[in-house]
Amino acid sequence: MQALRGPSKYDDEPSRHPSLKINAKQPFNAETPRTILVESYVTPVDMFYKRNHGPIPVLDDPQRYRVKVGGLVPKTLLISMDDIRMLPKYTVTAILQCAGNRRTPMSKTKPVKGVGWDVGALGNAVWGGAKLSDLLKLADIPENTANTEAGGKHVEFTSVDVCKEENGGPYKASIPLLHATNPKADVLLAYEMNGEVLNRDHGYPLRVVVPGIIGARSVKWLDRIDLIENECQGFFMQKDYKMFPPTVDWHNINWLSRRPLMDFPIQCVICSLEDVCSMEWGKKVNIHGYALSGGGRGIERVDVSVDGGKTWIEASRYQKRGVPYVADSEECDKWSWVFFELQTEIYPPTDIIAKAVDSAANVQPEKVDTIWNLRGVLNNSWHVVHVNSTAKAMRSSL
Ligand SMILES: Nc1nc2c(c(=O)[nH]1)N[C@H]1C(S)=C(S)[C@@H](COP(=O)(O)O)O[C@H]1N2
Ligand SMILES: [Mo]
Repeated sequence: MQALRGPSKYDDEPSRHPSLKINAKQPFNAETPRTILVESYVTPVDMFYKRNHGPIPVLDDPQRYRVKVGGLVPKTLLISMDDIRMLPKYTVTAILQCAGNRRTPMSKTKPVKGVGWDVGALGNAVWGGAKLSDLLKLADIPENTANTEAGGKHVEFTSVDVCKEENGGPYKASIPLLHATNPKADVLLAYEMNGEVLNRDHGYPLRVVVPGIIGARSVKWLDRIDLIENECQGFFMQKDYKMFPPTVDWHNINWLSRRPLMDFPIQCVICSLEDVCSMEWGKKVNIHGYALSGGGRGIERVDVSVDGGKTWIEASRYQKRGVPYVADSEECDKWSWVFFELQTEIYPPTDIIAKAVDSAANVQPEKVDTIWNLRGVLNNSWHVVHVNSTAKAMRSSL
């Protein structure tokens, strides 16, 4: 069978919601405005951020669509959508978050290379599909396998899209085999998003969803799954999506010195306010935002300060309104975000700050400059909102 290939031009792009904030047109990259993020626990598909590295493939003949499972597998497979649907179906509520979320604020310290993103390069969706661990069983790889007899240690996902970073080749990424074959890791081959057929922007007909790990590993428009010895050598694993210390810049970078990013770190963002705003003295405001951590770790606490960090108040947390949230309990969605909320009076000029703690006691760094990196990834510094006095407030304080 001939390898499937996506288009190399942008003349057959799907239509998109006009409220998305477009950061790049070709390839199409757009994020959810911050106030919309906290309107619903499950992000509507049309408002979900879209992150692409090439034109959107057209795979409009699901009857002919096949995924090849090969490489260092005991048994190779050619899988149709019907075969995928025959496997037990799971629905997993999980966040996808781009490692570049909050890149634009990081670039204010010092320029970084990459598409600019504010705080909306993430979303929470109910993904429906088969577990990768079940599919790999069909290839004679049992659950919780670290390596196959032939030496396979990583599972590589290859797409059909055309990316300039890959010199016109497809997007690809890999995860360790042990992660892929762990049924508890919930790695999905998803064909549904929020109960609907996955749409083209999000990977129709089939994508990978790796919960708790940066979005870059959740490959869309899947073409092949290969067992390989070393991690994927593609651009997005080796020359991108790695984190370097602030001392490394383009003149002294050694890409080989770092491993590809996987889990995303503890993160929280205030969504109900812009980063700079004006308020009247003593105004009561709702401080409402999201918190999340990687690797399935829950949110232990969200601290909010309305006096620039002198004192802190613990915000309330919830996933479903009215249901108390307990980090890492059976009742919570372990791969999803947690909303936090606090109503309090604000006395400008001041800074409102939010910072979260996850269930492994990981905390966010205070200053963005201490984690600045040349690609602008994983900005999880304290989220600060600067509040100025309104003209009215200024007058009354004279
Ligand atoms: N085939 C393919 N898969 C891909 C990408 C891509 O460009 N091509 N982008 C990745 C990145 S960097 C992210 S953050 C997520 C975004 O998924 P979404 O567009 O469904 O939100 O998809 C990942 N999977
Ligand atoms: Mo991403």
